[in-house]
Amino acid sequence: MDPSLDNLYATSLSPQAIKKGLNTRRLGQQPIYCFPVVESTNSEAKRLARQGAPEGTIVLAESQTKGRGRLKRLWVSPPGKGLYLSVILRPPIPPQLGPRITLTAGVALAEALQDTGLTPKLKWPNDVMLGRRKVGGVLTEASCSENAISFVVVGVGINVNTDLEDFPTSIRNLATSVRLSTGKAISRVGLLQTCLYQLEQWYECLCQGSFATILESWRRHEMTLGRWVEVSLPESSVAGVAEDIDSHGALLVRDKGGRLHRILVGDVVHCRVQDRQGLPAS
Ligand code: BT5
Repeated sequence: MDPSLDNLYATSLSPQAIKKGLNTRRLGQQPIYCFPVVESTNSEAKRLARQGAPEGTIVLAESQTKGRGRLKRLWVSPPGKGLYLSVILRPPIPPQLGPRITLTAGVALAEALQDTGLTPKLKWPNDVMLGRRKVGGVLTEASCSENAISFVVVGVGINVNTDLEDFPTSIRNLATSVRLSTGKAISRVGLLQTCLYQLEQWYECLCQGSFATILESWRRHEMTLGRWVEVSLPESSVAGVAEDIDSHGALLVRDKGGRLHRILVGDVVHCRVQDRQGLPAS
């Protein structure tokens, strides 16, 4: 790869560069905070949201020292190579429909990455995959009162121009980047603009109550349904066929005994595609 392109695409993210040509009405039209390094953009965004930052405010960092995944896991954030951002939203939906937001963000990311010529797949609930490797993830954190969401921070991590050596050995076999998959470095600003545009389109769909349309698109991109899965839950685990997603975004898993489990939070390991009887194919 031409080293001058490397420099071009490694240049730092700035609010001016991002706003120039950004084709959104709300997301990114509010303040954009770009930090060289933070512990976690989600933590910064939550702090700003508590202070009243408007919907559409964005927090970005070139690197994170404690980038978070779900369940206190770490999101590896090598400097200057990926997108690590958090978007403040104030959705007019009841708290129990909050899980819909993660699926909505997943659809937006899949559509944005598709524009780079890739075929990303969504693994329930929050993984964006290229083949069997993870290229991105979503971490949604909400602050709710009894019957309303005060704010939601949608955190997005995407490995854009990341090289294999940038990942610690512990995830080298699990992770990939756009560059590793296409062989080409791409502009992080361009991809960010597309992500914000897609996120806004799908978020509007969510706010209008059209979750069925979002689910339809999620199904087009998904790689979980119809598979034998093992799901780790906070205190136990479930194994069975991932049958469907319900209208809240929960995963429905039917175990060997025929019992249907409704799972809102969990980690999925895909095992095998099913044979027609719904038993694991050998
Ligand atoms: C996620 O969690 O996938 C959500 C990731 C969200 C990260 C963004 S970055 C901006 C914002 N600010 C934050 O602090 N977080 C958000 P989870 O499903 O729990 O996946 C975490 C697991 O993915 C880890 O345990 C690793 O196995 C793997 N992993 C960590 N870093 C990775 C990376 N850069 N690429 C691929 N896989 C990674």
